Amino acid sequence: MSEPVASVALQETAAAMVAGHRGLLAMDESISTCNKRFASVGIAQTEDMRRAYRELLITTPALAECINGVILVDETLRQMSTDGTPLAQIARNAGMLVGIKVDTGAKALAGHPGEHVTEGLDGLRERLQDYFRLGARFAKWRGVIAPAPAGRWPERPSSACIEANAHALARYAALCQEAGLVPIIEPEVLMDGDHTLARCAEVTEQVLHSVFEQLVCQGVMLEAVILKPNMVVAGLGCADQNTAEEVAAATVLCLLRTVPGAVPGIAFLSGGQTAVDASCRLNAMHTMFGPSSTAVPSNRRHPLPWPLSFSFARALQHPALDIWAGQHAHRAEAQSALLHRARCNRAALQGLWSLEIEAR
Ligand code: 5MM
Repeated sequence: MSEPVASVALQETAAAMVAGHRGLLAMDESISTCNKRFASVGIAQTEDMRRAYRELLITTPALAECINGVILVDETLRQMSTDGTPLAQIARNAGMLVGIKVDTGAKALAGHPGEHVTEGLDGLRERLQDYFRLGARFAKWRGVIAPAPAGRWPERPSSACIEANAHALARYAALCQEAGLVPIIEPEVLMDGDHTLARCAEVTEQVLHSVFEQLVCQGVMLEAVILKPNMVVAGLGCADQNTAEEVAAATVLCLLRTVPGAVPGIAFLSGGQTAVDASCRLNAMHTMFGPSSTAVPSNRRHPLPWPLSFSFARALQHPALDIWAGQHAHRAEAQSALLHRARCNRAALQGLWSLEIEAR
């Protein structure tokens, strides 16, 4: 029996999002986050500056060599470039898919101080239909999980927080597929804190188990989702930091234990890592576990069932934002910085990244 046309289209979109050793550019900062980033480099926090910045990113020459799709926010999806072309149209004309962040943010979880649950399900069905009409073909929802070291009281994350976020992600995903959009499932275990890499691995594994259980429970087609997880890393405040190889090994093991092979792709968030660390760790995953790896003994090597890619925001954008600083005259240089980061990450997806490439 042949598959319904809608399922085939969703699967094709999902495959296209991670194809060709390319990744996604997350430029879906909410207005408040974007303003915060602008404030940190002295840029005026206005709608027109956000529009100008997003236009700069989307019109970067040759970006589509490395980027399959861009994740926008509602404001950007409705904005026009200086010459009156919709920004989303510019992305599509350049060969990039358009995605849209549809959650309305992480809100305090009642009864669990310090923990959050992401909201945005009310009215989502109608919003998704509108986004599809505006040309979006995938969507994104981020759940936020804050880990504390094992043994600290109260236990963080709580099972209430993990389950509430996993449930919301699954309901969002089912609505996306119904509307013809591929859902990016982003359960982020934060890097803030002093937890170890082992603790991050434990929590990430717990979170991903819960997410996939909920996806199955809500009848989500796993062949048409993209997972956007954190890499398994020690908290930024942990005295014991790890090598790129240790991060790569822990991350891949965690994913092998939790993510079904039916999932067409995994695209990491950068989460506050430096741009170079994010590329270096992504590269290590490919040199250690990619098809031509010799680092892992053949009897212990798992062929990865899904492509590993990137869906970075800060690790792609930050050098460009710093250079641009709101100055039209810095536009071309900022675009070169963005393209450079995109190329470094594309090299990482082939295990070809090096400090030499980084320095070019
Ligand atoms: C974790 O944040 C996502 C990936 O960005 P990084 O690579 O910088 O970690 C990012 O897409 C995030 O979800 C958006 O910037 C939206 O964030 P807010 O908090 O503004 O909704």
